[in-house]
Amino acid sequence: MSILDNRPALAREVGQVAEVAGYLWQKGWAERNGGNITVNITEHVDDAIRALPAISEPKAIGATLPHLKGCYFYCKGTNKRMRDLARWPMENGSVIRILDDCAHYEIIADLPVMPTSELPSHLAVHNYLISKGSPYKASLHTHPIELVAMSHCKKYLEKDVATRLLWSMIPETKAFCPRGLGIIPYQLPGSNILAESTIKELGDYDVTLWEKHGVFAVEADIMQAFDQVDVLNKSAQIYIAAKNMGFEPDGMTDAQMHEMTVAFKLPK
Ligand code: 2HA
Ligand code: ZN
Repeated sequence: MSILDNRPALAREVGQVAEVAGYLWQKGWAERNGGNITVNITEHVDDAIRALPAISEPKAIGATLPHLKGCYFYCKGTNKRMRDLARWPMENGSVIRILDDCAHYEIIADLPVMPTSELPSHLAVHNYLISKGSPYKASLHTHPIELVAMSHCKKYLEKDVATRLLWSMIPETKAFCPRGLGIIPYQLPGSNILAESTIKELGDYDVTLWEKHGVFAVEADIMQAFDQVDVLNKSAQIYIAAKNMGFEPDGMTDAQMHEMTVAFKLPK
């Protein structure tokens, strides 16, 4: 018995997480237990799910997140591998319920798999998204090789320098990532300050680059969050390929960028 049985919409949502987890592994972005995914699945929750008993003790989130009252999340499990989650999503992740005090959660299905070590930052981000009335339900943290490599160089960490460079590598990048790439200076993984600085940048960006660590992206669903990171990292690969051929790529000109921004009705 699984919570996904006879719930096609919920099964599709979790199936999409499994599909993305497979891509993360294939791309080399998810070594060992690297990366994490959470999805707000509250819209798929019915009375039978609400009545499910807890299969764990109540656990402290570490913060009070008032907008998460009554919310349910699918979460990757701590220390679980993306490549395993790709095949067995309900053995390498679990569904949690936020308790009415908005400061504790409990696991309800399918197995008592403890959620990701980054749960406090993921939940703080979901709390922020709901408070803004955002339609975004999915958050993704992963270690894309070329973007992380770029984050080791100070000049790419200046505001919007990497964004402009990546947009100029191929027209689609700005079209599909119109809000660009926010930069978060290095902070300890799992720390509150990392969560807080990420939330601050998510006001202006859908994808943020954690210096010398990875990216954190939010979107309506997990496939779109993956797409945004994939498009940005593809541009980074083109840039690096040109550098490896021994030249600095010209990039699209300002006039070409402007023409495209107008034609695709993108924000400036
Ligand atoms: O969950 O990537 O930053 C493993 C990580 C933490
Ligand atoms: Zn990480």
